[in-house]
Amino acid sequence: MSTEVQKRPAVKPKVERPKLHKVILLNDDYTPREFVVQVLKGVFRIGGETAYRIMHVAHTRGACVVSVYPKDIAETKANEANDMAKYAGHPLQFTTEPEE
Ligand code: TYC
Repeated sequence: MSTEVQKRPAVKPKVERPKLHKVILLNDDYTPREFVVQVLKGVFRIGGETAYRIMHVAHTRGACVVSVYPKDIAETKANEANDMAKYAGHPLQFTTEPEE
């Protein structure tokens, strides 16, 4: 009796990891700083000090990466944050883009 050994293919097919997407906070001249911090804490589950720092970077430099997520989660969170701003009557905006 012979045992057949199934050979593995020499080259494993490469499976690309899906790209993560950045959520970016954009500065504007009107949204109150406290509101920005509140949205960061509520939607992105970021602690108070970090939320304040992210808000401040966006305020001084024009934009700041909030976090990275799989595409659908990044888009859902950005939409949720944009909806909160719209509902409150603030021009605050979050965008998403794929990581390099
Ligand atoms: N620039 C706003 C102000 O002076 C505050 C602010 C900070 C708004 C960060 C948006 O992403 C932002 N009231």
